[in-house]
Amino acid sequence: DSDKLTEIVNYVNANKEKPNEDLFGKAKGKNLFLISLESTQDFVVNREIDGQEITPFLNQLIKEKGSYYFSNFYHQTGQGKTSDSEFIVENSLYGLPRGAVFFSNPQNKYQSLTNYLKDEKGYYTSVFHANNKSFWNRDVMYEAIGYDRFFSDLDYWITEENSIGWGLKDDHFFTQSIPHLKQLPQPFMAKFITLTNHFPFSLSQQDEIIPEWNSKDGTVNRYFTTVSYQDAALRKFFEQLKAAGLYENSIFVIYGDHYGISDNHNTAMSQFLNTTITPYEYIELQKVPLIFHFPKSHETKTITSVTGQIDLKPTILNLMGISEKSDIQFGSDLFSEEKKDNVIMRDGSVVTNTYVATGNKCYLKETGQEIPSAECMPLLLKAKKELSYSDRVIYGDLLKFLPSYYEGTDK
Ligand code: GP9
Ligand code: MN
Repeated sequence: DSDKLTEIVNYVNANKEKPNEDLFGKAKGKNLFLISLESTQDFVVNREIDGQEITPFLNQLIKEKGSYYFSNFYHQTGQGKTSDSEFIVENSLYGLPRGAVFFSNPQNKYQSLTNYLKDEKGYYTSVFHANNKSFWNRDVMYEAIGYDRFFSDLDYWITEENSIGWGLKDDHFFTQSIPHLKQLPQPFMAKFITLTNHFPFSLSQQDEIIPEWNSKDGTVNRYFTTVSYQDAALRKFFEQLKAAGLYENSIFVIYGDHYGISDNHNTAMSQFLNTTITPYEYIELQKVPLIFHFPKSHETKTITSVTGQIDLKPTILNLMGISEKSDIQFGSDLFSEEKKDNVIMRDGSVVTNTYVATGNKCYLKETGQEIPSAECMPLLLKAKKELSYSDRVIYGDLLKFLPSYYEGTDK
């Protein structure tokens, strides 16, 4: 096991980027809200449909003081969809090449963000999601991630009137979460996973803020209605948090979990974006929103450099004033001054500030111009290696050997 570890630890250490020192502990002792927006892609942000903003709340939040918006932030999920995004964000490891790690490896040892917050800072850790506990094997995997409390469908009043599609409507989900939140010991970590903006994007007409779009593709047409419904639910949640006195002493990390519109819908998407969906455009559509919001802070910033979900754990650890122990993380602090632009997707595609590499094609990131594939080869090879290291960590449950490895007893 130590042989397996040496190669991986060396790789991770050689690629390490120093976290931002000025931001170390900036959010120390504050409540942490992680808000995972179901199927929310970045192309809806700051975009209008027939003269109406699709996400007016997110657009406004991005402009507020204390907000950092990452406009080239990519999801890195595979077949495990929401559960993969949870896994990546918690562990700074990749999901698996097939299936969901939530199902295949829930008994492993994980040095999750949640476990760090609990063990090092005494946080109370919770997750809110109004679905059946066992969906995605969450009830089992959440033990390993370390949540103190999972508020699931059993903790919500769910009726026919307040449900649609997959379950409780986001507006009711957030509203009913407030009393639960008020009872949590502070400081807490609270992760929210929304549901209404899930395929097939059903919404009753009375809940529509913007009307369905008018292409021949019903899925794409409805997507805008559920995205904007979710946006309005989030706006109300912020108001309720302010009224409950839970806003000022908290920080917020809001992100999209994965794409909502698959490549089956390229025709309607190319109509909407007014461009052909080439492999390059398809990768660009894998951007999801990411907003860090620090109440009472004064700076407002949009960060255009390429980043991914794998970077969230190290970023939050640094903000919370937690230094990384012996750990294997494939991401790095988003605010690091040394931050490299290199996002690896689960299918092996790579995006940097200069290139988009996917399949055997290579493009210039800025223009989408195709260039000889050889230029992207080093990126693709590095990605393949990194993904296989991450897979080995998971398949071999290698994190459990780390402590003794570092103590030298297993070297
Ligand atoms: C289900 C929700 C949706 O609880 O998280 O899962 P998804 O299909 O998006 O992975
Ligand atoms: Mn999802």
